[in-house]
Amino acid sequence: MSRVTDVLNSQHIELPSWAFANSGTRFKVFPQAGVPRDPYEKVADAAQVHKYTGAAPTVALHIPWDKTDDYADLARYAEDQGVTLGTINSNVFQDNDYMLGSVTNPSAAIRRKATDHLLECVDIMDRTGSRDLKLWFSDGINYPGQDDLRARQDRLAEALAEVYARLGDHQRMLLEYKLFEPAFYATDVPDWGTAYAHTLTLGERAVVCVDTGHHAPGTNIEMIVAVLLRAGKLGAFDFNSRFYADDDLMVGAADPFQLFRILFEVLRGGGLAPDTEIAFMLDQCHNIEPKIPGQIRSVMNVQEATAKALLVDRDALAAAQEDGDVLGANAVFMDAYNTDVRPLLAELREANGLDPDPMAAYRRSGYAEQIVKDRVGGTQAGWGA
Ligand code: LRH
Ligand code: MN
Repeated sequence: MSRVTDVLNSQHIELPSWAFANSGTRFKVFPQAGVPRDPYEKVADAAQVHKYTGAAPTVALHIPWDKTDDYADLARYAEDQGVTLGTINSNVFQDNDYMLGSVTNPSAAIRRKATDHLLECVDIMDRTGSRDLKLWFSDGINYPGQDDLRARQDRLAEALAEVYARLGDHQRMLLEYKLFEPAFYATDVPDWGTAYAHTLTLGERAVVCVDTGHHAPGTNIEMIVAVLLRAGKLGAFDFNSRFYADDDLMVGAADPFQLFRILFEVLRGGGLAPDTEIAFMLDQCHNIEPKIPGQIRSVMNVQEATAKALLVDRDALAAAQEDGDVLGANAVFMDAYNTDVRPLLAELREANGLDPDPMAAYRRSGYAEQIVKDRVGGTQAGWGA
Protein backbone atom coordinates (compact mmCIF):
# COMPACT_ATOMS: atom_id res chain seq x y z
CA MET A 1 0.00 0.00 0.00
CA SER A 2 2.99 2.35 0.52
CA ARG A 3 3.22 2.96 -3.27
CA VAL A 4 -0.37 4.17 -3.23
CA THR A 5 0.09 6.41 -0.19
CA ASP A 6 3.42 7.74 -1.47
CA VAL A 7 1.81 8.91 -4.69
CA LEU A 8 -1.25 10.33 -2.92
CA ASN A 9 0.98 12.11 -0.41
CA SER A 10 2.98 13.71 -3.23
CA GLN A 11 -0.14 14.66 -5.22
CA HIS A 12 -0.31 18.38 -5.91
CA ILE A 13 -3.42 19.98 -7.41
CA GLU A 14 -3.22 23.65 -8.44
CA LEU A 15 -6.27 25.84 -7.83
CA PRO A 16 -7.53 28.58 -10.20
CA SER A 17 -7.85 31.99 -8.50
CA TRP A 18 -10.91 32.68 -10.68
CA ALA A 19 -12.86 29.79 -9.17
CA PHE A 20 -13.26 31.89 -6.00
CA ALA A 21 -14.67 34.88 -7.92
CA ASN A 22 -18.18 35.36 -9.25
CA SER A 23 -18.80 33.47 -12.50
CA GLY A 24 -21.71 32.45 -14.63
CA THR A 25 -22.97 32.20 -18.15
CA ARG A 26 -24.04 34.72 -20.78
CA PHE A 27 -27.46 34.54 -19.21
CA LYS A 28 -26.55 35.44 -15.66
CA VAL A 29 -23.75 35.74 -13.11
CA PHE A 30 -25.21 35.11 -9.63
CA PRO A 31 -23.05 37.03 -7.13
CA GLN A 32 -22.32 35.24 -3.84
CA ALA A 33 -21.81 36.93 -0.46
CA GLY A 34 -18.23 36.84 0.80
CA VAL A 35 -16.65 36.53 -2.64
CA PRO A 36 -13.07 37.95 -2.83
CA ARG A 37 -12.54 41.53 -4.00
CA ASP A 38 -8.83 41.17 -4.90
CA PRO A 39 -6.08 38.59 -5.56
CA TYR A 40 -5.10 38.58 -1.88
CA GLU A 41 -8.56 37.43 -0.80
CA LYS A 42 -8.58 34.83 -3.62
CA VAL A 43 -5.25 33.47 -2.37
CA ALA A 44 -6.61 33.41 1.20
CA ASP A 45 -9.59 31.33 0.05
CA ALA A 46 -7.36 28.97 -1.92
CA ALA A 47 -5.23 28.51 1.20
CA GLN A 48 -8.31 27.23 3.00
CA VAL A 49 -8.61 24.42 0.45
CA HIS A 50 -4.97 23.44 1.03
CA LYS A 51 -5.43 23.72 4.82
CA TYR A 52 -8.13 21.03 4.82
CA THR A 53 -7.03 18.81 1.91
CA GLY A 54 -3.24 19.10 2.19
CA ALA A 55 -3.07 18.58 -1.58
CA ALA A 56 -3.51 22.06 -3.13
CA PRO A 57 -0.33 24.05 -2.33
CA THR A 58 -0.35 26.37 -5.37
CA VAL A 59 -2.71 28.96 -6.90
CA ALA A 60 -2.84 29.86 -10.59
CA LEU A 61 -3.31 33.54 -11.46
CA HIS A 62 -5.12 35.05 -14.43
CA ILE A 63 -3.96 38.38 -15.87
CA PRO A 64 -5.49 40.98 -15.73
CA TRP A 65 -8.13 39.50 -13.38
CA ASP A 66 -5.35 39.18 -10.75
CA LYS A 67 -3.44 42.32 -11.75
CA THR A 68 -1.75 43.89 -8.69
CA ASP A 69 0.89 46.57 -8.07
CA ASP A 70 3.39 44.28 -6.34
CA TYR A 71 3.46 40.62 -7.46
CA ALA A 72 6.41 39.87 -5.20
CA ASP A 73 4.33 41.09 -2.25
CA LEU A 74 1.41 38.89 -3.36
CA ALA A 75 3.85 35.96 -3.55
CA ARG A 76 5.03 36.70 0.00
CA TYR A 77 1.42 36.94 1.20
CA ALA A 78 0.69 33.56 -0.38
CA GLU A 79 3.68 32.05 1.45
CA ASP A 80 2.33 33.45 4.73
CA GLN A 81 -0.97 31.72 3.95
CA GLY A 82 0.83 28.41 3.35
CA VAL A 83 0.57 28.32 -0.44
CA THR A 84 2.62 29.54 -3.41
CA LEU A 85 1.71 31.27 -6.67
CA GLY A 86 1.61 28.94 -9.66
CA THR A 87 0.78 29.13 -13.33
CA ILE A 88 0.28 32.54 -14.94
CA ASN A 89 -2.67 32.59 -17.35
CA SER A 90 -2.74 35.14 -20.13
CA ASN A 91 -5.96 36.74 -21.29
CA VAL A 92 -6.30 37.87 -24.89
CA PHE A 93 -10.02 37.11 -25.06
CA GLN A 94 -11.72 40.11 -23.42
CA ASP A 95 -10.35 43.21 -25.15
CA ASN A 96 -12.52 44.92 -27.82
CA ASP A 97 -9.54 44.86 -30.17
CA TYR A 98 -9.57 41.06 -30.21
CA MET A 99 -12.96 40.66 -31.92
CA LEU A 100 -11.33 39.21 -35.03
CA GLY A 101 -8.51 37.57 -33.12
CA SER A 102 -5.57 38.40 -30.90
CA VAL A 103 -2.21 36.98 -32.13
CA THR A 104 -3.99 35.75 -35.29
CA ASN A 105 -5.73 39.07 -36.04
CA PRO A 106 -5.34 40.39 -39.62
CA SER A 107 -4.09 43.66 -38.09
CA ALA A 108 -0.36 43.64 -37.30
CA ALA A 109 -0.89 46.36 -34.66
CA ILE A 110 -3.42 44.21 -32.80
CA ARG A 111 -1.13 41.17 -33.05
CA ARG A 112 1.62 43.32 -31.56
CA LYS A 113 -0.65 44.36 -28.69
CA ALA A 114 -1.63 40.76 -27.96
CA THR A 115 1.94 39.50 -28.08
CA ASP A 116 3.02 42.29 -25.74
CA HIS A 117 0.42 41.07 -23.21
CA LEU A 118 1.86 37.56 -23.40
CA LEU A 119 5.38 38.98 -22.86
CA GLU A 120 4.07 41.00 -19.89
CA CYS A 121 2.83 37.73 -18.39
CA VAL A 122 6.40 36.36 -18.56
CA ASP A 123 7.61 39.50 -16.73
CA ILE A 124 5.04 38.70 -14.03
CA MET A 125 6.31 35.09 -13.85
CA ASP A 126 9.78 36.47 -13.15
CA ARG A 127 8.32 38.28 -10.13
CA THR A 128 6.06 35.51 -8.83
CA GLY A 129 8.65 32.78 -9.43
CA SER A 130 6.15 30.85 -11.55
CA ARG A 131 7.37 28.07 -13.86
CA ASP A 132 4.44 27.95 -16.28
CA LEU A 133 2.81 30.38 -18.70
CA LYS A 134 -0.56 29.04 -19.85
CA LEU A 135 -1.76 30.28 -23.21
CA TRP A 136 -5.37 29.78 -24.28
CA PHE A 137 -6.55 31.62 -27.40
CA SER A 138 -10.24 32.30 -28.04
CA ASP A 139 -9.07 33.14 -31.57
CA GLY A 140 -11.17 31.75 -34.40
CA ILE A 141 -13.73 32.63 -37.04
CA ASN A 142 -17.50 32.21 -37.26
CA TYR A 143 -18.04 31.89 -41.00
CA PRO A 144 -16.16 30.07 -43.78
CA GLY A 145 -14.08 32.57 -45.76
CA GLN A 146 -14.07 35.11 -42.92
CA ASP A 147 -10.27 34.82 -42.80
CA ASP A 148 -7.40 32.65 -44.16
CA LEU A 149 -6.96 29.61 -41.91
CA ARG A 150 -3.37 29.02 -43.09
CA ALA A 151 -2.35 32.68 -42.60
CA ARG A 152 -3.81 32.65 -39.08
CA GLN A 153 -1.62 29.62 -38.23
CA ASP A 154 1.42 31.54 -39.53
CA ARG A 155 0.54 34.53 -37.35
CA LEU A 156 0.01 32.29 -34.31
CA ALA A 157 3.34 30.54 -34.85
CA GLU A 158 5.15 33.88 -35.12
CA ALA A 159 3.74 35.15 -31.81
CA LEU A 160 4.40 31.85 -30.01
CA ALA A 161 8.01 31.83 -31.22
CA GLU A 162 8.59 35.36 -29.89
CA VAL A 163 7.14 34.45 -26.48
CA TYR A 164 9.02 31.14 -26.38
CA ALA A 165 12.29 33.01 -26.99
CA ARG A 166 11.51 35.27 -24.03
CA LEU A 167 11.03 32.39 -21.56
CA GLY A 168 13.68 31.81 -18.89
CA ASP A 169 15.52 28.47 -18.66
CA HIS A 170 13.22 27.09 -15.98
CA GLN A 171 10.04 28.44 -17.53
CA ARG A 172 7.57 26.56 -19.75
CA MET A 173 4.79 27.42 -22.15
CA LEU A 174 1.54 25.45 -21.79
CA LEU A 175 -0.51 25.64 -24.98
CA GLU A 176 -4.19 24.92 -24.31
CA TYR A 177 -6.57 23.87 -27.09
CA LYS A 178 -10.36 24.11 -27.28
CA LEU A 179 -12.75 22.81 -29.96
CA PHE A 180 -15.06 25.83 -30.08
CA GLU A 181 -16.52 28.86 -28.18
CA PRO A 182 -16.39 31.72 -28.50
CA ALA A 183 -15.65 30.94 -32.16
CA PHE A 184 -18.30 28.78 -33.75
CA TYR A 185 -16.82 27.75 -37.15
CA ALA A 186 -13.04 27.39 -36.74
CA THR A 187 -10.86 27.84 -33.65
CA ASP A 188 -7.16 28.44 -34.32
CA VAL A 189 -5.99 25.98 -31.63
CA PRO A 190 -8.97 23.54 -31.71
CA ASP A 191 -7.45 20.22 -30.78
CA TRP A 192 -4.51 18.34 -29.33
CA GLY A 193 -2.97 17.80 -32.75
CA THR A 194 -2.75 21.50 -33.58
CA ALA A 195 -1.36 22.31 -30.14
CA TYR A 196 1.11 19.41 -30.41
CA ALA A 197 2.31 20.55 -33.84
CA HIS A 198 3.02 24.07 -32.58
CA THR A 199 4.83 22.82 -29.45
CA LEU A 200 7.00 20.53 -31.57
CA THR A 201 8.09 23.50 -33.68
CA LEU A 202 8.74 25.67 -30.62
CA GLY A 203 10.89 23.35 -28.53
CA GLU A 204 10.99 21.16 -25.44
CA ARG A 205 9.77 23.82 -23.01
CA ALA A 206 6.53 24.15 -24.98
CA VAL A 207 4.00 21.50 -23.96
CA VAL A 208 0.27 20.84 -24.28
CA CYS A 209 -2.46 21.59 -21.71
CA VAL A 210 -5.45 19.22 -21.81
CA ASP A 211 -8.60 20.95 -20.54
CA THR A 212 -11.06 18.09 -19.99
CA GLY A 213 -13.97 20.30 -21.08
CA HIS A 214 -12.54 21.26 -24.46
CA HIS A 215 -13.32 18.23 -26.63
CA ALA A 216 -16.12 17.14 -28.88
CA PRO A 217 -18.68 14.93 -27.09
CA GLY A 218 -17.54 11.29 -27.14
CA THR A 219 -13.84 12.12 -27.45
CA ASN A 220 -11.62 9.50 -25.80
CA ILE A 221 -9.54 11.94 -23.74
CA GLU A 222 -7.42 9.24 -22.06
CA MET A 223 -6.25 8.20 -25.54
CA ILE A 224 -5.03 11.76 -26.15
CA VAL A 225 -3.34 11.68 -22.74
CA ALA A 226 -1.58 8.38 -23.55
CA VAL A 227 -0.32 9.71 -26.90
CA LEU A 228 0.87 13.09 -25.54
CA LEU A 229 2.56 11.45 -22.54
CA ARG A 230 4.34 8.97 -24.82
CA ALA A 231 5.53 11.91 -26.96
CA GLY A 232 6.76 13.80 -23.87
CA LYS A 233 4.39 16.68 -24.64
CA LEU A 234 1.76 16.38 -21.92
CA GLY A 235 2.46 19.42 -19.76
CA ALA A 236 -0.70 20.06 -17.82
CA PHE A 237 -4.36 19.43 -17.17
CA ASP A 238 -7.18 21.90 -16.66
CA PHE A 239 -9.50 19.58 -14.78
CA ASN A 240 -13.25 20.07 -14.76
CA SER A 241 -16.22 18.09 -16.01
CA ARG A 242 -19.13 18.58 -18.35
CA PHE A 243 -22.36 17.00 -19.57
CA TYR A 244 -22.51 18.98 -22.83
CA ALA A 245 -19.89 21.63 -23.72
CA ASP A 246 -17.30 23.63 -21.75
CA ASP A 247 -19.53 23.51 -18.66
CA ASP A 248 -16.56 23.94 -16.23
CA LEU A 249 -18.32 21.84 -13.57
CA MET A 250 -16.47 20.16 -10.71
CA VAL A 251 -13.97 17.61 -11.95
CA GLY A 252 -15.31 14.08 -11.62
CA ALA A 253 -18.86 15.34 -11.01
CA ALA A 254 -20.26 14.62 -14.48
CA ASP A 255 -18.12 11.59 -15.35
CA PRO A 256 -16.03 10.10 -12.49
CA PHE A 257 -15.29 6.99 -14.58
CA GLN A 258 -13.68 9.16 -17.31
CA LEU A 259 -11.52 10.89 -14.69
CA PHE A 260 -10.41 7.45 -13.41
CA ARG A 261 -9.53 6.33 -16.96
CA ILE A 262 -7.56 9.55 -17.56
CA LEU A 263 -5.60 9.22 -14.32
CA PHE A 264 -4.90 5.55 -15.06
CA GLU A 265 -3.26 6.59 -18.35
CA VAL A 266 -1.29 9.28 -16.48
CA LEU A 267 -0.12 6.60 -14.03
CA ARG A 268 0.61 4.16 -16.91
CA GLY A 269 2.75 6.83 -18.60
CA GLY A 270 4.73 7.66 -15.45
CA GLY A 271 2.94 10.95 -14.90
CA LEU A 272 2.11 10.35 -11.22
CA ALA A 273 5.70 9.98 -10.08
CA PRO A 274 6.53 12.32 -7.14
CA ASP A 275 8.82 14.33 -9.48
CA THR A 276 6.26 14.54 -12.27
CA GLU A 277 6.53 17.55 -14.58
CA ILE A 278 2.79 17.48 -15.24
CA ALA A 279 0.79 20.35 -13.70
CA PHE A 280 -2.56 19.12 -12.40
CA MET A 281 -4.76 22.22 -12.29
CA LEU A 282 -8.44 22.78 -11.75
CA ASP A 283 -10.20 25.14 -14.16
CA GLN A 284 -13.75 25.46 -12.93
CA CYS A 285 -16.57 27.90 -12.26
CA HIS A 286 -18.81 27.49 -9.23
CA ASN A 287 -21.74 29.42 -10.67
CA ILE A 288 -24.40 28.33 -8.12
CA GLU A 289 -22.54 26.33 -5.43
CA PRO A 290 -20.34 27.75 -2.64
CA LYS A 291 -16.87 28.16 -4.10
CA ILE A 292 -14.42 27.06 -1.38
CA PRO A 293 -16.37 23.84 -0.61
CA GLY A 294 -16.65 23.34 -4.39
CA GLN A 295 -12.86 23.41 -4.67
CA ILE A 296 -12.44 21.13 -1.65
CA ARG A 297 -14.85 18.60 -3.20
CA SER A 298 -13.00 18.84 -6.52
CA VAL A 299 -9.61 18.12 -4.93
CA MET A 300 -11.18 15.14 -3.14
CA ASN A 301 -12.62 13.88 -6.46
CA VAL A 302 -9.14 13.94 -8.04
CA GLN A 303 -7.68 12.17 -5.00
CA GLU A 304 -10.38 9.46 -5.15
CA ALA A 305 -9.90 8.87 -8.89
CA THR A 306 -6.12 8.77 -8.39
CA ALA A 307 -6.40 6.26 -5.55
CA LYS A 308 -8.64 4.02 -7.68
CA ALA A 309 -6.18 4.20 -10.60
CA LEU A 310 -3.35 3.23 -8.23
CA LEU A 311 -5.37 0.19 -7.09
CA VAL A 312 -5.52 -1.37 -10.55
CA ASP A 313 -3.78 -4.76 -10.24
CA ARG A 314 -1.25 -4.11 -12.98
CA ASP A 315 0.16 -7.64 -13.09
CA ALA A 316 -3.28 -9.24 -13.36
CA LEU A 317 -4.23 -6.68 -16.00
CA ALA A 318 -1.10 -7.33 -18.06
CA ALA A 319 -1.63 -11.10 -17.81
CA ALA A 320 -5.25 -10.87 -18.96
CA GLN A 321 -4.29 -8.49 -21.77
CA GLU A 322 -1.53 -10.82 -22.98
CA ASP A 323 -3.98 -13.74 -22.86
CA GLY A 324 -6.53 -11.78 -24.90
CA ASP A 325 -8.90 -12.26 -21.96
CA VAL A 326 -11.14 -9.31 -22.82
CA LEU A 327 -13.62 -9.70 -19.98
CA GLY A 328 -10.90 -10.63 -17.51
CA ALA A 329 -8.90 -7.52 -18.30
CA ASN A 330 -11.95 -5.30 -18.12
CA ALA A 331 -12.92 -6.88 -14.78
CA VAL A 332 -9.50 -6.10 -13.28
CA PHE A 333 -9.93 -2.49 -14.37
CA MET A 334 -13.48 -2.24 -13.02
CA ASP A 335 -12.57 -3.87 -9.70
CA ALA A 336 -10.29 -0.94 -8.98
CA TYR A 337 -12.85 1.58 -10.12
CA ASN A 338 -15.55 -0.02 -7.99
CA THR A 339 -13.33 0.04 -4.89
CA ASP A 340 -14.45 2.50 -2.19
CA VAL A 341 -11.26 4.46 -1.54
CA ARG A 342 -12.79 6.99 0.85
CA PRO A 343 -11.66 5.09 4.01
CA LEU A 344 -8.10 4.93 2.62
CA LEU A 345 -8.06 8.68 1.96
CA ALA A 346 -9.58 9.45 5.37
CA GLU A 347 -6.80 7.39 7.01
CA LEU A 348 -4.21 9.17 4.88
CA ARG A 349 -5.47 12.58 6.01
CA GLU A 350 -5.39 11.52 9.66
CA ALA A 351 -1.86 10.18 9.18
CA ASN A 352 -0.97 13.65 7.88
CA GLY A 353 -2.59 15.39 10.86
CA LEU A 354 -5.60 16.48 8.83
CA ASP A 355 -9.28 15.98 9.59
CA PRO A 356 -10.46 12.84 7.73
CA ASP A 357 -13.45 14.87 6.40
CA PRO A 358 -12.16 18.14 4.87
CA MET A 359 -15.64 19.39 3.97
CA ALA A 360 -16.94 19.00 7.55
CA ALA A 361 -13.75 20.51 8.98
CA TYR A 362 -14.07 23.57 6.74
CA ARG A 363 -17.77 23.92 7.64
CA ARG A 364 -16.94 23.80 11.37
CA SER A 365 -14.18 26.44 10.93
CA GLY A 366 -16.68 29.30 10.50
CA TYR A 367 -14.49 30.76 7.73
CA ALA A 368 -17.48 30.93 5.35
CA GLU A 369 -19.49 33.05 7.77
CA GLN A 370 -16.45 35.20 8.64
CA ILE A 371 -15.72 36.25 5.04
CA VAL A 372 -19.36 37.22 4.54
CA LYS A 373 -19.02 39.54 7.58
CA ASP A 374 -15.56 40.87 6.62
CA ARG A 375 -15.99 41.37 2.89
CA VAL A 376 -18.49 44.19 2.84
CA GLY A 377 -18.06 47.00 0.34
CA GLY A 378 -15.61 47.13 -2.51
CA THR A 379 -16.19 45.32 -5.80
CA GLN A 380 -16.50 41.56 -5.88
CA ALA A 381 -14.07 39.85 -8.24
CA GLY A 382 -15.41 38.25 -11.40
CA TRP A 383 -14.46 37.64 -15.01
CA GLY A 384 -14.76 41.34 -15.67
CA ALA A 385 -16.32 40.60 -19.07
C1 LRH B 1 -10.99 28.71 -21.66
C2 LRH B 1 -10.33 28.32 -20.35
C3 LRH B 1 -8.91 28.78 -20.20
C4 LRH B 1 -8.94 29.89 -19.22
C5 LRH B 1 -10.35 30.20 -19.03
C6 LRH B 1 -10.66 30.67 -17.66
O1 LRH B 1 -12.26 28.11 -21.76
O2 LRH B 1 -10.45 26.95 -20.15
O3 LRH B 1 -8.13 27.82 -19.56
O4 LRH B 1 -8.13 30.92 -19.46
O5 LRH B 1 -11.03 28.99 -19.30
MN1 MN C 1 -8.91 25.80 -19.26
